[in-house]
Amino acid sequence: MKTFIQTLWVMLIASLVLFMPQFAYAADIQMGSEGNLVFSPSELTIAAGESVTITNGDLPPHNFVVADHPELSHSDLSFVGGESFTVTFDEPGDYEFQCEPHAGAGMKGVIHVS
Ligand SMILES: [Cu+2]
Repeated sequence: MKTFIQTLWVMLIASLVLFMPQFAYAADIQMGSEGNLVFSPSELTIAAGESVTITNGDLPPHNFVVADHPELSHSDLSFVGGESFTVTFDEPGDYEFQCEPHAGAGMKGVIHVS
């Protein structure tokens, strides 16, 4: 009986992994890392279908605006440190992004989706 229950658990976990690809985790980006007006990292590569979690750090407000992709952007300004949101990139390509208040200071980056 114990083995049967263990087998059920294994099947449950396996099915969660198989049928929830939209939660595929790829990477974290910090906004305003260590007191600088930067995204950290500012360049990264993920696979199509993977997600990036962007977390607010120092020197807010920040936002995350992807060039030519309003559906991937989070243009509402984040004022509170630790606030985060997750963006899933389903299509391959190079996605340039910036923080609108700080783009002039170089707060920009690019995500390569392979
Ligand atoms: Cu900013």
